[in-house]
Amino acid sequence: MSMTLFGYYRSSASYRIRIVLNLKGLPWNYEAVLLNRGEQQQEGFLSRNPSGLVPVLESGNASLSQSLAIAEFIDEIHPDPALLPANSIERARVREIMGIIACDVHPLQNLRVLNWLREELDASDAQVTAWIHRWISSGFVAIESLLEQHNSDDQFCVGTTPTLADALLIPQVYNARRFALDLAPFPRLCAIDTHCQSLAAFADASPERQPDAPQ
Ligand SMILES: N[C@@H](CCC(=O)N[C@@H](CS)C(=O)NCC(=O)O)C(=O)O
Repeated sequence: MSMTLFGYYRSSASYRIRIVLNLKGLPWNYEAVLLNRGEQQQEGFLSRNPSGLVPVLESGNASLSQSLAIAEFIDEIHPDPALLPANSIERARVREIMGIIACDVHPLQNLRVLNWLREELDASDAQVTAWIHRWISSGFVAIESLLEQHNSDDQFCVGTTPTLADALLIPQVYNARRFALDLAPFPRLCAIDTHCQSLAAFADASPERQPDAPQ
């Protein structure tokens, strides 16, 4: 079944799905939705996702939004290699990290939220940056502490193979660097980032390697 990902090179939620598709070794087509031009709010795209957010995955006749739902869908229909551990505690640990990133951090530094801070609350660039740092830091403090308690090898967030937790963490680290957050307090998280970036599935998914990235 052919799959098309509607995304944007710098969208970390789209980046998650690129990693998942690459880890599964699946072929996929890419359609850029240029968030910098507001294409996510145009009628053509809203008919695919009324939330006006990327990513959207088209798989056969189905059109799916929400990166976590998409990631688990891909993992279910292409079970090998599994991106959720078989062990229930480890599976919950993966979802724990996914929850911190997808629920507690990412929504607070999304484009529409930052635009609202600027346009409606008149926040300055420095205030917006402080806001972004505040929320990424508190999520990373929690993840670093979880890694310290449960992770022994600093290669992946949970266990000895890539999971959905890594597919969410690496794009969030990219975002943190993009907004110049000091990552020195998060050595374990950075070690996992370094290791994952050495793998083609992660490196090929990086924003600068996407066709809509500025050349
Ligand atoms: N919960 C959604 C979040 C999607 C999301 O926030 N996408 C961002 C890019 S990372 C977006 O499309 N932003 C456009 C906007 O804010 O207008 C998911 O996981 O798919």
